[in-house]
Amino acid sequence: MLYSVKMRSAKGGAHELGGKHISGAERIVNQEEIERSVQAMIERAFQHERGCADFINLKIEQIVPQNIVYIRQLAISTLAADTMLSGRNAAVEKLINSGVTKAAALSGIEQLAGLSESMHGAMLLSSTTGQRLDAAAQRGIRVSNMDVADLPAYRMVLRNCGLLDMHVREAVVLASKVQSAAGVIAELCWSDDLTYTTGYVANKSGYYRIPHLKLLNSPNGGRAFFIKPDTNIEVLVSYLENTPVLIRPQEKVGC
Ligand code: WAQ
Ligand code: MG
Ligand code: MG
Ligand code: MG
Repeated sequence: MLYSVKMRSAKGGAHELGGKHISGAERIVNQEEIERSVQAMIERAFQHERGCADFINLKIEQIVPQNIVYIRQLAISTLAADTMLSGRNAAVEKLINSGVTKAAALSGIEQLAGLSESMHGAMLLSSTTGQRLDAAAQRGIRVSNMDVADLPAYRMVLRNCGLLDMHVREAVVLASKVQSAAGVIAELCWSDDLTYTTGYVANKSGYYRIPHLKLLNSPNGGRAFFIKPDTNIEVLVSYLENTPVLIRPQEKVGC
């Protein structure tokens, strides 16, 4: 039996009482792996660079096996960019290659860069106009219920690429689930973690890392999913939030 294990932590009290979000994590694991993953999550909440949590919420839930969807991991590659400006130009170009209009791509960059406070989830943007299509405001759409099907194999894929950072590990899983959704064309992301400046664009054919999508020590970060304007938003959001997805690691990747 597989279990979903989720953690969210905050400082200054619980999120719902106004505490500042520190970190979140989730895994889908076998029963015997639950304790170890919970331990790692708690450590992370106490040692995050955003601060030391004083509130931690843990949820452990059995998953109905028939509900699990298996998908392929996106292949990883890295685009060249040595400044934020060239990084953002590379992102726009990759978004346009993915089928996003130039106006929508530029608008996506502008909307992420304009966030004065981190959102909880992602914005859904029209791939033609760049207009916001979800009604989730500052909360955004939170992708959840995903993990890798084979963690040791996935670790090996990342290690072979010299990618050992937790950010990459989680982002490739999230991006793979997002691109497996009908209606999604591309994703643009950079972290809100102060020192993590590498972001990415993902589309149906890959995960493209882009060094320098923001400046060092900037708390700005976010995610935008570009979707076809005729997409059924309710169906899409339900898939992203609720459908348990396990990602099969891809051995043959660039990086
Ligand atoms: N679902 C939707 N949006 C999310 C989620 C989620 N589960 N988690 C985070 N976000 C949004 C939210 O607005 C955050 O403020 C923003 O994304 C950034 O989240 O290959 O670590 O967890 O080296 O800070 C990219 C790795 C790492 C690039 C991105 O994002 C690479 C990262 P963070
Ligand atoms: Mg985080
Ligand atoms: Mg994260
Ligand atoms: Mg973060």
